Amino acid sequence: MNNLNISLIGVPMDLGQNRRGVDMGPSAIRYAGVVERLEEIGHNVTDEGNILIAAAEKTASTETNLRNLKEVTDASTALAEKIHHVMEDGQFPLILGGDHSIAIGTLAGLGDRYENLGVIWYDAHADLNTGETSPSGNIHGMPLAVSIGLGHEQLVNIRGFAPKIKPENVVIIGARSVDPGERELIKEKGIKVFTMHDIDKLGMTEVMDQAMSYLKESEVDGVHLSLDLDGIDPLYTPGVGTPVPGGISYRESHLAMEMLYSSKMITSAEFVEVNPILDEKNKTADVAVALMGSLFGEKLV
Ligand code: Z70
Ligand code: MN
Ligand code: MN
Ligand code: MN
Repeated sequence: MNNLNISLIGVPMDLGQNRRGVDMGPSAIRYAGVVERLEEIGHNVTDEGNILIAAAEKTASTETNLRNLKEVTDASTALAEKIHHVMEDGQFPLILGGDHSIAIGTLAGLGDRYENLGVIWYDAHADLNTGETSPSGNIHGMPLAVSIGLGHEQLVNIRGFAPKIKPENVVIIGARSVDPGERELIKEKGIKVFTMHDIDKLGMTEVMDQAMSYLKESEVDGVHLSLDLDGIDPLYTPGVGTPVPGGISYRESHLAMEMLYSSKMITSAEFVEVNPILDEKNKTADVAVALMGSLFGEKLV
C-alpha cells in the first residue's frame, strides 16, 4: 500500500436510522483533517465531494416497515455508481458516512469488481437484520444482510446483481449487541464473528491474525473494511447514534488498523456513524481520522 491514489467520497446519509446529525459526519471527518493526514503519509487524495441525499424533512416513503426505503435505495444506487467509476480510474475508494446503511451502496459498487471480495465489519452490531427481524425498521441495522442477498428486493438488487458478497467471506469484529434474528442468521450462514468476549480472551493481535488468515483461506481477491465507530468503546467515540459500552479500546483499534496495513489486504474502506451533534468537540471524527492514519501506514517513529 505505497502511495495510493485515494478517492474520498462523502455520504451525508441519516435516513437509515432515526437520529439527526449523522448526516454531518463527512464534514466532521474532513474538518478533523483527513485529507492532510493522508497526504502527509504520501498518498494522493482526491476529494470527490458528497453523494446527494434526500433531505430528512422531505422524505415520505412509508410503504414498508423499512424507514425511508426509497430514499436509501436511491442514495445507495448513486453511491454504488460513483464507486464503480472511481475504481475504473484505478482509485482506492475511501467512503465517509453517514449512517451504516451506506454500506449497501458501497458493496453494490465494489461487488462486481471482485470475484471473491472479503469484508471486515468492525462494529458493536451485526447489521444482519431484515424487514422481518428488525426491531427498529432502521436500514442501518440491515446492510450486511442485504449484501449477502437477504432483505427487501429493492435493496438486494441494486445495480442488478445479488448477492454482493458471500457470507463465508465476512468477518465481524467487536460484536456485543446482536438481535435474536441476527443470531440465527449467523448460525445458519456460518458467519465468522469475533465478539468482545473473543477480543478480551484472545487479545486483539490474535483476533486480527485469525481474521486475516480466515479471509486468506477463502482466497479473497480484495478486502473491504467497513468500520462503524460504535465498534469502539463510547469512552473514545461518544459521537455515535447507538453507543454500546464495553467496546474495543482506542489502542486495540489502532493495533487492528496497523495490522491491516501491514497485511496489504485492504482494497477499500469506509468509516461510518460519526454524529457530531452527539459528539464532544469532534472527538469521534478525530478518532476516525487517527485510525485512518494507522490504516494507511502512518509511522510512529
Ligand atoms: C439494531 C437494529 C445499529 C448501528 C445501531 C441496531 C443496529 N440491531 N447499527 N447502530 N450502527 O435496529 O437493527
Ligand atoms: Mn459505469
Ligand atoms: Mn453498523
Ligand atoms: Mn453499530
